[in-house]
Amino acid sequence: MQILLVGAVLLVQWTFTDNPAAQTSPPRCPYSPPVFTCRSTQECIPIYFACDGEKDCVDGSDEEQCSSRACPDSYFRCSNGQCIPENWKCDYYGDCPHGEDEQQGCPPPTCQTHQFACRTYTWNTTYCIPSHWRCDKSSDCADGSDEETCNYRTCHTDDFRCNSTNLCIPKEKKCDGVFDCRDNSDELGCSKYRA
Ligand SMILES: [Ca+2]
Ligand SMILES: [Ca+2]
Ligand SMILES: [Ca+2]
Repeated sequence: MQILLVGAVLLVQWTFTDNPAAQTSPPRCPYSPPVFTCRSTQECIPIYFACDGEKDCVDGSDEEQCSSRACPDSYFRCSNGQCIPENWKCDYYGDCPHGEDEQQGCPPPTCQTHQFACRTYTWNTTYCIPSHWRCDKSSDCADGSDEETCNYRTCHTDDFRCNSTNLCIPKEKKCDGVFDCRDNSDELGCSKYRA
C-alpha cells in the first residue's frame, strides 16, 4: 500500500513537470528592454550582444541579417549592425569593432593641467601628452603639433645633450631628479634613479 502511494505521488509529480505547456512557455527575460529574442529558443539577450560577431543565441540567430537590422531609438548603430546605447558614443572607448562610435564629431578629451593638448584630436591617437614633451625635439602628437613654434635652446659648451634627440639642456638639469630629455638620458646613472 505504501509503495503504491509513493508511486502515485511520483506519477503526479512527473505528469506536472512534463506538462508540455510549461515547457513551451518562453523563458522569463532577465534583461530590461530593448532585447534581442533568439529565434528558436525565444531566449533573450541584451540588444548589444546581437551582431557583435559572437553567437550568443544557441541557434546563432543574433548574428543573422545584421546588415539590414535597424537600431531602436537612443541606440547608435555600428557599421556591423550592432546597436549600442547612445551614451557609449564619445566616451573615449571604442565599443564598435572599428571605433565608429568615437569617430563622428566627438569633442577632444580634457587634458590635465600638467599636460599639453595636441592641436587636432583623432580617436585612438596620442592627444594629451606630459607638458615636458613639448619642444623636446621628439614628435609625440599625431599631428606633430608639440614640436611646432619651438624655440629650441642654443647648445652651450657645458650643456648636457640628450642621447637620442640632441636636445640641449642646462647642465644643472642633469641629475636634478626631473626628466628633461625625452629618453630620460639626463637622469640615467644618477644616484637618485639608480636602482
Ligand atoms: Ca552576438
Ligand atoms: Ca564608446
Ligand atoms: Ca615632443
